[in-house]
Amino acid sequence: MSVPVTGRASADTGESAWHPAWLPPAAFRELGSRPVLVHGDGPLVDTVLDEVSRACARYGGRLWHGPPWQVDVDLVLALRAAGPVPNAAAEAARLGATPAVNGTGDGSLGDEGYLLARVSGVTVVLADAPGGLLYGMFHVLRLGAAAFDDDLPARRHRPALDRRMLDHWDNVAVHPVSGQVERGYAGGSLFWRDGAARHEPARLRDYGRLLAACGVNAVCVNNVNVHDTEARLLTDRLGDVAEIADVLRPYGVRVHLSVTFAAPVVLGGLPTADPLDERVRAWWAAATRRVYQRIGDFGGYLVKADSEGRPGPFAYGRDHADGANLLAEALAPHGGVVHWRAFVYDHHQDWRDRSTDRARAAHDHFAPLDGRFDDNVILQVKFGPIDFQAREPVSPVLAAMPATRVAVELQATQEYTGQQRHVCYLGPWWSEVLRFRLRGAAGGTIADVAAGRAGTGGGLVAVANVGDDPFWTGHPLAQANLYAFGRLAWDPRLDPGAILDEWIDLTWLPVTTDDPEPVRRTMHAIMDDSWRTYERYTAPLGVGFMVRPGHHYGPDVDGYEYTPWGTYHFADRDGLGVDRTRATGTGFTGQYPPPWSEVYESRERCPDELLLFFHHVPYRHVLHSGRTVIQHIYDTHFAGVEEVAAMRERWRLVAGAVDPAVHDRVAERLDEQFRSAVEWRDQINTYFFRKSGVPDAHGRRIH
Ligand code: GCV
Repeated sequence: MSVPVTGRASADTGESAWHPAWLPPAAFRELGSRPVLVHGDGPLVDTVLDEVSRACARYGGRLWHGPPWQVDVDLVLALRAAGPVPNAAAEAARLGATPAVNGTGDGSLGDEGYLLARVSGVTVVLADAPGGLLYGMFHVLRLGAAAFDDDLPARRHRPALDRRMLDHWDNVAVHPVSGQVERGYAGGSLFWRDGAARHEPARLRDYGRLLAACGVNAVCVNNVNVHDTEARLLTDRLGDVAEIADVLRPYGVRVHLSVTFAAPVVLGGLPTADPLDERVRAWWAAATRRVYQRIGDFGGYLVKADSEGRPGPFAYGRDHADGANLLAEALAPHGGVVHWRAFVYDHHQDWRDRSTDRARAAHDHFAPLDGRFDDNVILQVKFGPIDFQAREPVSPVLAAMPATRVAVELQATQEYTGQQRHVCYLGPWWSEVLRFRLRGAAGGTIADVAAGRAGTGGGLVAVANVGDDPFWTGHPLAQANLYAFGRLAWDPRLDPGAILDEWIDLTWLPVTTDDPEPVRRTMHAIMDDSWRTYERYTAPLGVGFMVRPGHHYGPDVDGYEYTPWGTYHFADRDGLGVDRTRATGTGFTGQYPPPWSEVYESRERCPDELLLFFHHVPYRHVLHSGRTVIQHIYDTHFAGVEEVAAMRERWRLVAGAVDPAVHDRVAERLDEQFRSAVEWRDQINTYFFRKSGVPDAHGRRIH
């Protein structure tokens, strides 16, 4: 039967109030202009059918779903178990009779994997589960015309990480300090507005498509800081969560919920939330049962406990294994998991006390607990020991928990990387983190930790950077971070530069010419190194946190220096940096396994970019680069501003070649980035010139 076409006005007509991001209608041109066979049934197959039928309606192709069918289709998307397909080449592939297909290992595809080939003029996507078909279809879109050119050798594609999740720091009620979205730079929340659910399924559905198209399969719908209104999402406001789950489910995205550890008290009226109290356990079991009655495929809970004022097990003299296992026990009968955050530190530190070190906190708390967490606890660890800075070492906790499922947490929302007013493509930074080997060359990577053994790992999580902004991310180019997160979570070995090009090609089709090359080249040149540019004009050599307190935008070298937050640079007239050595400092280097415990301990061996994170050094200390620390500060800050100026020039050159609304938005943000970079340069250079008294070797103007 050929399937009747159903359309959704928003994405089909391009008339929606929001940008299509990486799924503009034109991305479907190649697929939609051909005869296509979709073979199989199930809810996610329905999604594939819907996508293909709308594409065919737009571009003149034809969709077949079951017999009688056309034999000469160009594309077959089939569940292997759905039975024979008409096209001989596709059928041979389905039966594994194609030699190339036979060469693809054990052949198992799992719930999300697929096999993609082009044999004898037909492109074939085979999967064992509907999710695989959906991801396979998006792969065909990424390939564009190349999906239908020459033969493609059969390749099995399975995600390296089973869990690929976005955490929204969205509040239901507008919080007096953090607003609708904590650390949100993309307008309001997609889910909530002014204390209530938005009930806007069209936008949410498009969000689900975007997520599936880059590989994300889970979202947590509310902020880890759970306030009064948000606490009730677990109970009387559960219907709102169920509604979101219903909209995202067709794109293979499961919903999770942040809960407060104090829920038995604030919602249940119990006198305690003690994890070992029977009444508390019974309360969580009953509340969780009700969640699963409403949302059968609910993912689980996310908890921030004993952190920045949130309640937690410490109040009852219990540890974090007791706390996490309490929720794990409630979720286990339903197949749910608890993501338990390791972001636990003292935010009432005495800045005078140089022995207390915030960087040590997560390891101090959690390393002794390895082996005590239930199987469905995932310890969610920020990638670095402090807090999502533009440069930090990788957290030693990631090497300390071999008997625990661990998720690595990244921050797509650009709290410390320009707040979506600055271009800062984070793919290269995340890739560096994921490829890092905590035990040296012979050991596994951070991605391996997230993958766990045989897929049991906690996966990769990012704090989301989207909102109700028409471009989804405030800065249109920040979409690339969301896209890159999904793609790296699917395959951490992907090259971030190639991901960037993929995103550009899928998203920014030129408006006045058929030649995509100038726009592609310009965007690539602006974005590819933009994280390093950002690093150059902000806090130097890994020292971090020279931002304005509270909102964290713009420079303020001493903004946090005499505060309780544990984020100091210790600059004086002789030098700067934090001594975290075992020999003379806080001993943080001892939390790393070799070789890094030795490399970071040594001033001589420590990589330049992390020197000030680990050592307090004189301004005239000579880096591996051959420059002194102070000259490095001056040089990088001048260079960073020049690079932003060049970005701005490049963007001017593509005026007219991209949608004017996009061009204006990016141009306006680049102006602000330039202004801000100049401010950073001048404050940092002036501060260190005045502290050190060392002039710039090149005699440039410092104030
Ligand atoms: C959601 C930092 C941010 C907070 C955030 C916290 C966290 O401290 O500034 O806004 O709270 O990290 O990750 O829990």
